[in-house]
Amino acid sequence: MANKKKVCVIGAGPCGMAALFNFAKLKSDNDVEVVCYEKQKNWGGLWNYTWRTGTDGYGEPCHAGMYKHLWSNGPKECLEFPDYTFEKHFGKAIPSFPPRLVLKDYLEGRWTSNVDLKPYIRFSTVVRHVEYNEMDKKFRVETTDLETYQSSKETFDYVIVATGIFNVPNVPDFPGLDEFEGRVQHAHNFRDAKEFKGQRLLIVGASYSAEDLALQCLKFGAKSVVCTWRTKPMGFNWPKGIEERPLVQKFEEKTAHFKDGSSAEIDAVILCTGYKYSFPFMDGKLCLQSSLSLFPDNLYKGSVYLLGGDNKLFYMGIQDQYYTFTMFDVQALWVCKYILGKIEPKSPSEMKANAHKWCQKRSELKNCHDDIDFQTEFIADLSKGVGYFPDATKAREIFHTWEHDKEKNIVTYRDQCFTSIFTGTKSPGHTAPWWQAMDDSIKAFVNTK
Ligand code: FAD
Ligand code: NA7
Repeated sequence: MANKKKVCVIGAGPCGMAALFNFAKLKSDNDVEVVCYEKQKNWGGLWNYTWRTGTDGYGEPCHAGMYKHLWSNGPKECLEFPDYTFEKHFGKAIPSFPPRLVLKDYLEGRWTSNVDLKPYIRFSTVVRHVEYNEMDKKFRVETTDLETYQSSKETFDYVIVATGIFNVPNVPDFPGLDEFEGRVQHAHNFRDAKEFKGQRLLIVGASYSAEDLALQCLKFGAKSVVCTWRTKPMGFNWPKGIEERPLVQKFEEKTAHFKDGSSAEIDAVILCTGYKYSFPFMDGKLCLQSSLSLFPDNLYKGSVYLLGGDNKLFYMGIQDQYYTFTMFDVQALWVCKYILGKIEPKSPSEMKANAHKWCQKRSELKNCHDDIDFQTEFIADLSKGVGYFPDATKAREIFHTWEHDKEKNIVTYRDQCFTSIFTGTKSPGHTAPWWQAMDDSIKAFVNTK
């Protein structure tokens, strides 16, 4: 019998769990042994809400920038698993934009439906270092058990990095911010919008976090919000209380001065300035270098790393995300089948040329609608090889409509109802519009009109 392949998965968030789920379905006990290291006590990645900021209970950097009142910012119909629908999980159709607890519950339902994935995972174990030995063509993975502080080394044939891309904040500085007389924090440390009740906020950034935190804070009682942009404003039809201004230039006591010469008195600053790709545990040339991108360089099929590890190192969930859970799932299926030898291997030059072609396409994207089409094509390309998604174009249409809904009214886009691609059921409306829905428990959300 051929030697068993040993696979290391780093991270038990939605991506790592997708890898474990697909391995559990596909492998036989004789062909592969899979070990997943997860530094938190539980699975779920950044869907694990915690009050903590800075360091976690083990003194390690806090992973998740999840906040208490987060509701999905994309329609659930675009992240629904073909084999495990929301209707199946909740026993009924539910609205299209669920709060975080509903999404986490749904994910956990899939991870426990007819599979037992916990035995694969070594919880509370952080990966400190991964290197590749050119002599025996294997990876050495060094870990620390955070309960006992025991370190160990293990050898693997394959490594899948699934540690997420939104956990190390990008924190720019601005003149006068040190002396600013109010609270300053990055979105990664934002937990509860109620803390800003009655305050005048300045939000730096013009992307998803800026958009959602501005709306949340106003919804929960902030007095006013100024969003300040560097390249271009978000340009939504904002409700009274939110406005946009060109980039803040300096702070003096409680005054923020903007590029257009205007100024505003503010009480607190939230930097919604994005995240940095960070894989400090990856040795030298194994470490993927990229900034946020729909298709980072040097990855065949967006997954196989081409600059080290002899095509046995994979990065998952490394793409900027319109699609999430289904993209991770098809990527996981592809990677599992590749490792199990069920996908025809390509030569290094073919893989390089293919990756280059995608990066070239990526460089031609002009707006969010192009981005959606591009990511749909990426998913369709992976699906083709493994027979996953029956019709990716249906999710694409939902995403285009969602973008138009946001343009029309940024406050009401979450009140729209979409139709499940897999069950054909149109989602019901929530009992209250999102702007007035203050209870984000599962019970309140599932109890529909
Ligand atoms: P993560 O969820 O980040 O999981 C990575 C895992 O790796 C974590 O469990 C972490 O503890 C572990 N890990 C990291 N380093 C190590 C190490 N060295 N050793 C061992 N373990 C390690 N997506 C949506 O679909 N809908 C939304 O509404 C939505 N909202 C979001 C809101 C915020 C604030 C952010 C930041 C992202 C949001 N996303 C949303 C996107 C999110 O990226 C995905 O939903 C998903 O969580 C990504 O899964 P992942 O497994 O790649 O990464
Ligand atoms: P993004 O999407 O990476 O956006 C970061 C924003 O921060 C973007 O508008 C940037 O402006 C802005 N930025 C970055 N650096 C600076 C500086 N130095 N000065 C001013 N503005 C800056 O991150 P998000 O957190 O919004 O979203 C990431 C994920 O988290 C997403 O999936 C969400 O669902 C949650 P730019 O446009 O580049 O000029």
